[in-house]
Amino acid sequence: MIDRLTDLRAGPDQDKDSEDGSERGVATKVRPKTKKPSMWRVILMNDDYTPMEFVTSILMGIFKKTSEEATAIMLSVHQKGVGTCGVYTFEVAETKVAQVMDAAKRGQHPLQCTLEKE
Ligand code: TYC
Repeated sequence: MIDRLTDLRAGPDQDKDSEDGSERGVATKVRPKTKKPSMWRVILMNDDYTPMEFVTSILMGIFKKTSEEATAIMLSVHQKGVGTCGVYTFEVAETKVAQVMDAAKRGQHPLQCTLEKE
């Protein structure tokens, strides 16, 4: 779909070609219609067994949080049961969830992580 930008022409017939084929008037720009991608929240769940240090290392390594941010998110999840690691486009969010689940599996921790549409 093509969408014409605000028409900047001064008046009627300004963009019409002359009989001799020459062109007059102000060119109007066209832009392809784009859509904002829907965003997805990556959620971390609390459990009784995953070590706190493992969770903070996940938040730093996969979600690029600082040590302070990672500790705050981890403690919030620990206290409230769930928490947000970040909000991303679908492919990025899906990849991060897979990375968390893979790391948890490798470390033999029951840590759970899911996606939620914003
Ligand atoms: N509750 C865990 C403990 O006490 C720590 C923990 C925090 C686990 C956050 C998972 O998403 C989590 N060791």
